[in-house]
Amino acid sequence: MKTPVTVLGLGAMGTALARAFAAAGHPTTVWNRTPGRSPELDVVRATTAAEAIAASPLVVVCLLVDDTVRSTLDGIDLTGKTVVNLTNSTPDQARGTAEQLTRAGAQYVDGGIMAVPAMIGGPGAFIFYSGEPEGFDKHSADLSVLARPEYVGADPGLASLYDIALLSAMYGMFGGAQHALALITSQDLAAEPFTTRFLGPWLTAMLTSLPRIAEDLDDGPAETAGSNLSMQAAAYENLISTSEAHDVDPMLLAPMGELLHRAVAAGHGKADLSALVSLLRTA
Ligand code: FVH
Repeated sequence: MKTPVTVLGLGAMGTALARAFAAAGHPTTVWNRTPGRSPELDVVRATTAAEAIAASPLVVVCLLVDDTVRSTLDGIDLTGKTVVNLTNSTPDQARGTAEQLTRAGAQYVDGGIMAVPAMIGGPGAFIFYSGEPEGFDKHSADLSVLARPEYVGADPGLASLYDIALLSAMYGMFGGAQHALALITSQDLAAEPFTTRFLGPWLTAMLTSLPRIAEDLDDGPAETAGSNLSMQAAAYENLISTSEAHDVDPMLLAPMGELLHRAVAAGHGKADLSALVSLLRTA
């Protein structure tokens, strides 16, 4: 028989997780604060979180925020349970929750889901895990029905750090794309053909330079024969002035311009974008 699984939380993501476990043949028990959510699921419904937890050795938690996880699980005996918490949290929150739930008897594994609900159970989705190695090893095959598991270390805060790093990159990318679309639509040009023909392919082409930037970062900043920061800082002024001339708020672009100028002032004018990373770190 497949491992019985409990899912706490039937929001958009919890529902997708419970559906994937049930579809893969895992006896699946669910609990949600508000009863009656996701009636289409073919699962067992518990009336309390404690009753749901008692049903399975593997407990997957996917609630809105960290506080909610701690209060929901507070006072429940977790002896013999592996608790996998896929609720978005900071690294410090994950470590605090790990401490609380380990005291209650659980083997604690934290997770960061790199997918939207529709991607769960399909190709392309992956989930970072960190925390108790034994708990993860015991259930990695069970968890693989959700998405490709990526275990990143015993520190329970690491999955969250990786998750937040990737989300930070995603918001930077979408922020840039939204600014580009504001410029285009400010001139009554259509967003869709611009995006399909130019914006997507341009971002994809630029992504190919990421490994080189990372290598420079690991090896120490080097002078570049290509796009040096002095050139980029000068050209960046045109990004800001064009935004202003087209009544587009440069609020998302301006901080990058300031950073480029700081880098040049600090003597990194001949370096490439990898030199900006150290300026962002405050310690
Ligand atoms: N949906 C997404 O695209 C992202 C993908 C990456 C991971 N995130 C994180 O997953 C967590 C859950 O997100 P969600 O999309 O399922 O969120 P909602 O649909 O809003 O459901 C929230 C669930 O949390 C329950 N809940 C809220 N407050 C409490 C509480 N005080 N006590 C107990 N449960 C609570 C809520 O229950 P109810 O409102 O139906 O009673 C839902 O089950 C989240 O960390 C994302 O950042 C999703």
